Amino acid sequence: MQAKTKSNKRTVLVGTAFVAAAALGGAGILSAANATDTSASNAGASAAKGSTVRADLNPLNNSGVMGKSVVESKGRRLHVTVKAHNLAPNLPHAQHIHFGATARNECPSVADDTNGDVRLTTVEGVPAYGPVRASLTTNGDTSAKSVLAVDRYPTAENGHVRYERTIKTGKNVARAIRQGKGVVVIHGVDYNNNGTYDFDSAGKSELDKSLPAEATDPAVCGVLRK
Ligand SMILES: [Cu+2]
Repeated sequence: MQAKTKSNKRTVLVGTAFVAAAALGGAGILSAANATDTSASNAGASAAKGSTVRADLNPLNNSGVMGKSVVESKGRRLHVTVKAHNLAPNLPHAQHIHFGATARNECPSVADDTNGDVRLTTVEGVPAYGPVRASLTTNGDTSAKSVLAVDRYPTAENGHVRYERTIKTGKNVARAIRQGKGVVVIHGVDYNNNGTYDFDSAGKSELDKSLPAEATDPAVCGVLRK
Protein backbone atom coordinates (compact mmCIF):
# COMPACT_ATOMS: atom_id res chain seq x y z
CA MET A 1 0.00 0.00 0.00
CA GLN A 2 2.69 2.39 1.05
CA ALA A 3 4.94 1.61 -1.88
CA LYS A 4 2.12 1.72 -4.35
CA THR A 5 0.90 5.06 -3.06
CA LYS A 6 4.35 6.48 -3.32
CA SER A 7 4.78 5.29 -6.85
CA ASN A 8 1.43 6.75 -7.80
CA LYS A 9 2.44 10.10 -6.42
CA ARG A 10 5.61 10.00 -8.41
CA THR A 11 3.72 9.27 -11.53
CA VAL A 12 1.42 12.14 -10.83
CA LEU A 13 4.27 14.55 -10.35
CA VAL A 14 6.18 13.42 -13.39
CA GLY A 15 3.22 14.33 -15.48
CA THR A 16 2.78 17.54 -13.58
CA ALA A 17 6.29 18.62 -14.20
CA PHE A 18 6.16 17.76 -17.83
CA VAL A 19 3.01 19.63 -18.64
CA ALA A 20 3.94 22.54 -16.41
CA ALA A 21 7.12 22.98 -18.39
CA ALA A 22 5.23 22.85 -21.61
CA ALA A 23 2.45 25.11 -20.46
CA LEU A 24 4.67 27.71 -18.91
CA GLY A 25 7.11 27.68 -21.77
CA GLY A 26 10.06 28.26 -19.50
CA ALA A 27 12.03 25.13 -20.12
CA GLY A 28 13.91 26.11 -23.21
CA ILE A 29 14.64 29.69 -22.28
CA LEU A 30 17.38 29.22 -19.78
CA SER A 31 20.18 28.43 -22.17
CA ALA A 32 22.82 29.39 -19.65
CA ALA A 33 21.30 27.60 -16.72
CA ASN A 34 23.32 24.77 -15.31
CA ALA A 35 22.86 23.10 -12.00
CA THR A 36 26.05 23.11 -10.01
CA ASP A 37 26.43 21.99 -6.48
CA THR A 38 28.95 23.76 -4.38
CA SER A 39 30.12 22.96 -0.91
CA ALA A 40 28.56 24.70 2.03
CA SER A 41 31.77 26.57 2.73
CA ASN A 42 31.93 27.94 -0.80
CA ALA A 43 28.35 29.03 -0.56
CA GLY A 44 29.00 30.90 2.66
CA ALA A 45 32.06 32.64 1.33
CA SER A 46 30.44 33.82 -1.87
CA ALA A 47 27.29 34.94 -0.11
CA ALA A 48 29.28 37.16 2.21
CA LYS A 49 29.86 39.76 -0.48
CA GLY A 50 26.69 39.13 -2.43
CA SER A 51 23.25 40.59 -2.14
CA THR A 52 20.35 39.10 -0.26
CA VAL A 53 16.66 39.00 -1.04
CA ARG A 54 13.98 37.62 1.27
CA ALA A 55 10.44 36.45 0.88
CA ASP A 56 7.64 35.90 3.33
CA LEU A 57 5.65 33.03 1.89
CA ASN A 58 1.90 33.41 2.20
CA PRO A 59 -0.85 30.90 1.49
CA LEU A 60 -2.66 30.52 -1.80
CA ASN A 61 -5.80 28.47 -2.22
CA ASN A 62 -6.52 28.67 1.51
CA SER A 63 -3.70 26.20 2.06
CA GLY A 64 -2.73 27.70 5.38
CA VAL A 65 0.89 27.25 4.36
CA MET A 66 3.35 29.83 5.63
CA GLY A 67 7.06 30.11 5.21
CA LYS A 68 10.15 32.11 4.47
CA SER A 69 12.78 32.05 1.78
CA VAL A 70 16.16 33.73 1.58
CA VAL A 71 18.33 33.91 -1.52
CA GLU A 72 21.89 35.15 -1.25
CA SER A 73 23.42 35.74 -4.62
CA LYS A 74 26.72 36.54 -6.19
CA GLY A 75 26.97 36.45 -9.91
CA ARG A 76 24.99 33.49 -11.17
CA ARG A 77 25.32 31.62 -7.91
CA LEU A 78 22.33 31.57 -5.62
CA HIS A 79 22.28 30.20 -2.10
CA VAL A 80 18.64 29.37 -1.54
CA THR A 81 16.86 28.51 1.67
CA VAL A 82 13.16 27.71 1.90
CA LYS A 83 11.25 26.96 5.06
CA ALA A 84 7.56 26.23 4.98
CA HIS A 85 5.06 24.59 7.26
CA ASN A 86 1.52 23.30 7.05
CA LEU A 87 2.08 21.85 3.59
CA ALA A 88 0.12 18.76 2.64
CA PRO A 89 2.07 16.30 4.78
CA ASN A 90 4.24 13.55 3.37
CA LEU A 91 3.50 14.47 -0.22
CA PRO A 92 6.06 15.75 -2.72
CA HIS A 93 5.94 19.46 -3.43
CA ALA A 94 7.38 20.97 -6.58
CA GLN A 95 9.01 24.30 -5.75
CA HIS A 96 10.45 26.89 -8.05
CA ILE A 97 11.66 30.42 -8.44
CA HIS A 98 9.45 32.05 -11.03
CA PHE A 99 10.15 35.25 -12.92
CA GLY A 100 8.73 36.70 -16.09
CA ALA A 101 9.98 39.63 -18.13
CA THR A 102 6.37 40.48 -18.86
CA ALA A 103 4.89 39.18 -15.61
CA ARG A 104 3.92 41.40 -12.70
CA ASN A 105 6.43 39.49 -10.58
CA GLU A 106 4.16 39.31 -7.60
CA CYS A 107 1.98 36.68 -6.04
CA PRO A 108 -1.40 36.11 -7.61
CA SER A 109 -4.58 37.35 -5.99
CA VAL A 110 -8.27 36.53 -6.35
CA ALA A 111 -8.25 38.81 -9.37
CA ASP A 112 -6.14 36.19 -11.14
CA ASP A 113 -8.81 33.55 -10.68
CA THR A 114 -9.92 34.20 -14.22
CA ASN A 115 -12.64 31.57 -14.35
CA GLY A 116 -13.97 32.58 -10.95
CA ASP A 117 -14.06 29.08 -9.50
CA VAL A 118 -12.47 30.25 -6.24
CA ARG A 119 -9.42 28.17 -6.97
CA LEU A 120 -6.16 29.46 -8.34
CA THR A 121 -4.38 27.17 -10.77
CA THR A 122 -0.73 27.30 -11.73
CA VAL A 123 -1.61 28.70 -15.14
CA GLU A 124 -3.86 31.38 -13.69
CA GLY A 125 -0.92 32.51 -11.60
CA VAL A 126 1.47 32.95 -14.52
CA PRO A 127 0.56 36.59 -15.28
CA ALA A 128 1.55 37.31 -11.69
CA TYR A 129 4.67 35.20 -11.15
CA GLY A 130 5.80 34.29 -14.66
CA PRO A 131 7.31 31.02 -15.81
CA VAL A 132 9.60 28.69 -13.87
CA ARG A 133 13.22 29.91 -13.92
CA ALA A 134 14.83 27.71 -11.31
CA SER A 135 13.72 24.37 -9.96
CA LEU A 136 14.47 24.03 -6.28
CA THR A 137 15.35 20.37 -6.41
CA THR A 138 17.22 18.50 -3.71
CA ASN A 139 19.97 17.27 -6.04
CA GLY A 140 20.99 17.31 -9.67
CA ASP A 141 19.84 19.84 -12.23
CA THR A 142 18.06 22.97 -11.03
CA SER A 143 17.18 24.61 -14.33
CA ALA A 144 13.63 25.02 -15.57
CA LYS A 145 14.11 21.65 -17.25
CA SER A 146 13.87 20.03 -13.84
CA VAL A 147 10.27 20.94 -13.47
CA LEU A 148 10.40 17.34 -14.69
CA ALA A 149 12.53 16.09 -11.86
CA VAL A 150 9.89 14.63 -9.64
CA ASP A 151 12.08 12.37 -7.61
CA ARG A 152 14.12 15.38 -6.61
CA TYR A 153 11.57 17.60 -4.91
CA PRO A 154 11.15 17.69 -1.15
CA THR A 155 8.47 15.63 0.54
CA ALA A 156 6.85 17.62 3.32
CA GLU A 157 7.43 15.46 6.35
CA ASN A 158 4.72 16.39 8.82
CA GLY A 159 3.96 19.32 6.55
CA HIS A 160 7.40 20.88 6.87
CA VAL A 161 9.92 21.66 4.19
CA ARG A 162 13.43 22.70 5.15
CA TYR A 163 15.45 23.32 2.04
CA GLU A 164 18.93 24.71 1.50
CA ARG A 165 21.00 24.53 -1.62
CA THR A 166 23.43 26.55 -3.70
CA ILE A 167 22.48 26.61 -7.34
CA LYS A 168 23.53 28.43 -10.48
CA THR A 169 21.17 30.08 -12.85
CA GLY A 170 21.33 32.28 -15.92
CA LYS A 171 22.79 35.77 -15.68
CA ASN A 172 19.51 37.50 -16.48
CA VAL A 173 17.55 35.42 -14.04
CA ALA A 174 20.12 36.02 -11.29
CA ARG A 175 19.93 39.75 -11.97
CA ALA A 176 16.14 39.76 -11.89
CA ILE A 177 16.20 37.95 -8.56
CA ARG A 178 18.66 40.52 -7.15
CA GLN A 179 16.31 43.24 -8.36
CA GLY A 180 13.50 41.79 -6.29
CA LYS A 181 11.58 40.16 -9.13
CA GLY A 182 11.95 36.50 -8.23
CA VAL A 183 8.87 34.74 -6.87
CA VAL A 184 9.10 31.55 -4.82
CA VAL A 185 6.17 29.18 -5.35
CA ILE A 186 5.56 25.79 -3.75
CA HIS A 187 2.92 23.61 -5.40
CA GLY A 188 0.61 20.87 -4.18
CA VAL A 189 -2.63 21.36 -2.24
CA ASP A 190 -4.52 18.47 -0.64
CA TYR A 191 -7.85 20.29 -0.54
CA ASN A 192 -9.78 17.46 1.07
CA ASN A 193 -6.97 16.49 3.44
CA ASN A 194 -7.17 12.83 2.58
CA GLY A 195 -3.43 12.36 2.42
CA THR A 196 -3.04 12.08 -1.33
CA TYR A 197 -3.38 14.07 -4.52
CA ASP A 198 -6.68 12.95 -6.01
CA PHE A 199 -9.45 14.15 -8.26
CA ASP A 200 -12.20 14.30 -5.64
CA SER A 201 -12.21 17.93 -4.59
CA ALA A 202 -10.67 19.92 -7.42
CA GLY A 203 -10.93 17.61 -10.40
CA LYS A 204 -8.43 17.44 -13.19
CA SER A 205 -5.48 19.73 -13.65
CA GLU A 206 -5.91 22.11 -16.54
CA LEU A 207 -2.29 21.36 -17.36
CA ASP A 208 -2.94 17.69 -17.94
CA LYS A 209 -6.32 16.07 -17.65
CA SER A 210 -4.77 12.87 -16.39
CA LEU A 211 -3.53 14.66 -13.29
CA PRO A 212 -5.36 15.91 -10.23
CA ALA A 213 -5.37 19.67 -9.86
CA GLU A 214 -4.34 19.07 -6.27
CA ALA A 215 -0.87 18.08 -7.47
CA THR A 216 -0.31 21.23 -9.51
CA ASP A 217 -2.12 24.07 -7.77
CA PRO A 218 0.11 26.58 -5.98
CA ALA A 219 0.08 26.30 -2.18
CA VAL A 220 2.25 29.19 -1.07
CA CYS A 221 4.00 32.15 -2.67
CA GLY A 222 6.34 34.97 -1.83
CA VAL A 223 8.24 37.67 -3.70
CA LEU A 224 11.99 37.78 -3.00
CA ARG A 225 12.46 41.42 -2.07
CA LYS A 226 15.58 43.37 -1.26
CU1 LIG B 1 6.32 26.80 -9.65
